[in-house]
Amino acid sequence: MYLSQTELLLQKIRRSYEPKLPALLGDLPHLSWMEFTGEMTPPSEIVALFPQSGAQPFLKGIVQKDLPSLKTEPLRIGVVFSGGPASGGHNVLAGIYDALKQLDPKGVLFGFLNGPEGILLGNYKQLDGKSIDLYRNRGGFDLLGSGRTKIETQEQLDGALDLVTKLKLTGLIVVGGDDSNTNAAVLAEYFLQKGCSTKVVGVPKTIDGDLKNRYVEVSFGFDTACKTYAEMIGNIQVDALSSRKYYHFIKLMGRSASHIALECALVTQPNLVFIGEEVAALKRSLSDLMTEITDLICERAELDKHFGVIVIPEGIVEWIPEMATLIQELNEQLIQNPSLGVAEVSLKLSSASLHTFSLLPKEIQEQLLLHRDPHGNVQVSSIETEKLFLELVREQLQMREKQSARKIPFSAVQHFLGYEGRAGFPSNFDCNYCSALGRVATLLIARSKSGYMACVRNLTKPPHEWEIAAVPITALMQMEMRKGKRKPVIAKALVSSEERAFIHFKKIRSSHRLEDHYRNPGPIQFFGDLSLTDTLPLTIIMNQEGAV
Ligand code: FBP
Repeated sequence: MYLSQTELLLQKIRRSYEPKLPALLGDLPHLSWMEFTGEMTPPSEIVALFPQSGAQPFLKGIVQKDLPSLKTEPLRIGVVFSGGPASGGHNVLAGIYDALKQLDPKGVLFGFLNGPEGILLGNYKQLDGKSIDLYRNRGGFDLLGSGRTKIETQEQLDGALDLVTKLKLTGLIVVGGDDSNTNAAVLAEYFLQKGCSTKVVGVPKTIDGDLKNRYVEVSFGFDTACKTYAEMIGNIQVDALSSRKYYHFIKLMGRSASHIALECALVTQPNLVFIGEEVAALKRSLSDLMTEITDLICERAELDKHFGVIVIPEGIVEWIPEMATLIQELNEQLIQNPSLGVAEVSLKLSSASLHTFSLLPKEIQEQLLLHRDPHGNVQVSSIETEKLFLELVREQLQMREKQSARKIPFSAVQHFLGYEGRAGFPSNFDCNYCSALGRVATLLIARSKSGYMACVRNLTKPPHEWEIAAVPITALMQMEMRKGKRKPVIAKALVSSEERAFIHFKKIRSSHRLEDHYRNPGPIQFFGDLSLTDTLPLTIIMNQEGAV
């Protein structure tokens, strides 16, 4: 009883938090979009695929007091959450709702249920102030649910067109990552081609942090997820330092890019952290990585330290060159026949990939065959890389023990930090950022813009100084092979060897191997000094302002 009251009290207090907004958003009716030419232009192949929306200008939000106040019919907006949850999504909804009502109290907000599937099935609900208020500053996507269905066939596109027409939607807002925003651009173009007046706008979401560029400084959810993982890594490190008997192998979510691992590495300073992009650039094999971990354990054993913390980004399996080749060959086979088993795929692998495959434990082999998502991605979160690494290291240690006739104590614990980071109470940063993003998306629709992604920029400054902008989604696209075909997709932003955060990490990491410079940042803070409650991801600060 007492515990549940405590929980409700925190939720109540949290609900009453008023997100800090850019000053520009204080005057929505006078906010207009100024066109400018961005540095990023879509390749001609993309423009040809998006004849109506492919070559639009970039937009910057400005307040023009002399402009007559924006008059629109009451807005009718539909929102869909797409892909994995990320903290802050409910504030995007609240931001849309608040803006839409501010522009005209007769405006209506619909939420499609369980992701894009809700659009295809006509499964939606109208959201009122009461339901929105209950979810303000709360994590998860549970008010609407989410999903990974992709709207791509002619029938699906026509189904979406019928529904938005039937609902008389002024706009459809897609809250999603790279694949979902690609889908938003496809819908925007289709609606324009069909003469449908519904505008489609995207909002950048993904804990992975790989939807970013010159205009989108970070995707929402990244901050809360990293802070959640950093708290847990920090706790595990203090435990390791206290009990001094376990090696902790921690796999961190992040399907492809290692932004989460880099952020957590800088914040918590574990003994060893792999960055997938670096592994690929240096063409490091699985065996190289195992040797590095085994060396670390042996060197620490010399110092009488039989404990440590090793962080592995979940996407690493696709960055290790021989694993990447193996996965590609498996993908090619699974496109033809998704139900193939270990024995059948083995028959068709190249000899190099067969060798790699045969070195993997049976359960990892099976996990590599698990279903692909509708966008063709391997489900890396289902592959127990932390277990694979732990087992292979154990084998190497046993070999070294035999060779040296010396015992190396090794007890290890495996962890996967993933889903627990996607739905927690959003940090103040994610609350503020998402409330602004929702308003910006609404304003794009109110001013009849389609095929754009909402942007809020200048994020290292206090929220009232944040700028608002919009980038044509096609400007973020390139052609890539998906499910065996060349497709237009938003390019994933990877950890770059030139970014300041990574350069700084490379400078400091060697000193973390043997000395324990663990940092324990503690939980996300909601109360107290702004320097505690309103912090940004370290990587964003470093990359924009230089090393801290
Ligand atoms: P989004 O890019 O859709 O936001 O999802 C990212 C992610 O959380 C990855 O980090 C992870 O690999 C994947 O989703 C897990 O997917 P699922 O929720 O389908 O298990």
